[in-house]
Amino acid sequence: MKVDSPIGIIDSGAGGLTVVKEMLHRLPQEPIIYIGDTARCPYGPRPAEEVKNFTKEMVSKLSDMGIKMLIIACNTATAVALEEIRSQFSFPVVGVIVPGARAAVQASNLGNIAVLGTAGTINSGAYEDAIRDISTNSTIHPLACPDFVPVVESGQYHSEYASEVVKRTLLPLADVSFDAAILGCTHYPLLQEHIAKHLPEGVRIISSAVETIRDVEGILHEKKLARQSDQPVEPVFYSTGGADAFRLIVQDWLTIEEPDVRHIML
Ligand code: I24
Ligand code: DGL
Repeated sequence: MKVDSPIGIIDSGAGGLTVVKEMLHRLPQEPIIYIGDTARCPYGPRPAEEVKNFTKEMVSKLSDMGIKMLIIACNTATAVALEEIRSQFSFPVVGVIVPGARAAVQASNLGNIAVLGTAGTINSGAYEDAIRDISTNSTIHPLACPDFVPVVESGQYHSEYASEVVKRTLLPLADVSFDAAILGCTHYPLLQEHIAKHLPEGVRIISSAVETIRDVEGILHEKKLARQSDQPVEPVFYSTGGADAFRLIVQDWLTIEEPDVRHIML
């Protein structure tokens, strides 16, 4: 039965586990197959064409495995590849950008919205396009934060050093007026406390990961793809890099003791 088929989730590496965490929280009964392209991570600094090709390779694998729906958890991949992938496959495809954009428009009273993301995401203009589609009178303040992903991946995201990097990176927003900020990258929820501290008080911070899962829930019901059982199922993870390093991150972040983590070649 199609309703019992897995939902595919792809990312450039381990950052998409922020999206998986929201899935396990809200939709624990849905089977998940995750592919993280850890061997070629990060995508943020890469040319759009390359990110598009890498993304298509992951989706082809998941399509062969027989998924009922695809979530592109990576903001950079969503920014450059969503439309093409949607046109090439018949299952529903959800990206992280439109859900985040919609929540930001709803949260903002001024209509002035800051967008934080990788160079690839910010250069693509995808958040601007999405916000303008929803609301014609928003003003958008995009800011590339190329140092945020390395800080998280160095494991120092709780540190004073991380706080300093966040503070310095957000300086260009100091004399800009806005009342909502989108965390437009898988890794940024891990820096959320530092980001909140260095943005003006009262700015609403939107996590694209959280908003995306709300959308997924809606689409599963609308398309009659929701699994009927309420038994939780363990996700399966594939990594294009070493499975052992990936397993450690899954254990730590998702607190799954013995996760099913396998190596995959694209
Ligand atoms: N966090 C991420 N990617 C990594 C990392 C990390 N190494 C330490 N931490 N490495 O993404 C990327 C490349 N690796 C991936 C594994 O296979 C080999 C190649 C962010 C994940 C956010 C959920 C820091 C770290 C951790 C445990 C949990 C969370 C976290 F070690 F940020
Ligand atoms: N997953 C990427 C994103 O959300 C961040 C890490 C990377 O640059 O690959 O944009």
